[in-house]
Amino acid sequence: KLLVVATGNPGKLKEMQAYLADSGWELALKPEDLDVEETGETFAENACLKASEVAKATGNWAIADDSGLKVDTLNGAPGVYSARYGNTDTERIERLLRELGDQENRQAQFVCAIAVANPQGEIVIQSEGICHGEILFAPSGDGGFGYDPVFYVPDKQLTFAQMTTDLKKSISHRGNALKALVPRLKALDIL
Ligand code: ITT
Repeated sequence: KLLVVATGNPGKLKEMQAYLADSGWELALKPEDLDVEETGETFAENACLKASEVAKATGNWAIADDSGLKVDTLNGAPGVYSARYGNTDTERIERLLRELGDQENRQAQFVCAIAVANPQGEIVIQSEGICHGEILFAPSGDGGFGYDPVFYVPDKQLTFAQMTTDLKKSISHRGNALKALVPRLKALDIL
């Protein structure tokens, strides 16, 4: 039971590996040169595209994550373009803070869509998770990846970047998507 994790993002990979460790599947990395163009308009569409293409190209089961940050006063931007908002995490955060300016309403949510495809490229499981928070005026904390230093969770009074990996895992969009998905992955009878 080999499952290829279809991501090129090391931060995501680390988190996905932690969630999937006791799923009963042996995890494999996607070939580095295998890149799937994200032409979808939704997180779910892009997750399905990535899982399906990587499954077909490798001849194995594959799991993909498409995720991003939706900011209320930016009408949901950067959304599915979160990765394309800049070339580095620093650039992406700078652009986000620039576009928000001194806007008082900083409500945002992280969204994560996960899809699992069989070796034929057919999608057999889909799941989605969200996490509500607020965008800070300046980064704080150095854990995690991506927009974590500016994503503040009022309930915990911490940014994602200030949380332990276990705390982020228990409340994040990715955690919520995988919480629902892992039991279904365990239950898949492929033999
Ligand atoms: P793959 O498609 O190869 O998986 P990617 O980084 O291109 O990697 P996405 O297209 O799904 O992935 O883009 C996700 C973007 O949203 C990326 O810029 C991340 O930094 C950001 N993001 C997603 N989850 C995040 C999290 O838990 N913390 C911080 N930023 C996150």
